[in-house]
Amino acid sequence: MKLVFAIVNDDDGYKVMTSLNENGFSVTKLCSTGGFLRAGNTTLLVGVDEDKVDDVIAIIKKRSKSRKQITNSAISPNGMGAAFMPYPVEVIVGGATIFVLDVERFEKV
Ligand code: 2BA
Repeated sequence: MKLVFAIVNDDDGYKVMTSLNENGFSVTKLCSTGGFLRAGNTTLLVGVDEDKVDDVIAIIKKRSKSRKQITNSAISPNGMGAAFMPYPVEVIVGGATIFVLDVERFEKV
């Protein structure tokens, strides 16, 4: 068995979860926060047999969009690190960041 961790945009979380459920996969949704943007995102956990992992990833891929987001970074105008000014940085977020882990043991009791 495998555990798929998928980090998706909050706006896509519901669609991805619904589509996974409609295709027979059980899902747990966690509210998470990205360390770089410090903005909310959604982490989905899906436990599946190994031969279904690609199906799960295909559904996540189909339902997650990538987006441009602007964040503020900081720069030292004199290059000496003395005074920092925020400046906007554009980053592309997602569609989805996916990790697939081995599950040593799975039980429902
Ligand atoms: P955040 O950490 O908020 O990152 C949002 C986006 O900012 C990233 O999109 C990437 O485009 C950019 N970014 C992140 N760290 C950066 C850095 N040190 N320098 C420049 N740009 C940076 P994604 O790569 O699509 O990641 C979306 C979210 O997925 C991340 O939100 C984070 O919550 C998670 N994530 C991505 N890679 C991860 C990893 N290796 N381990 C754990 N979580 C990860």
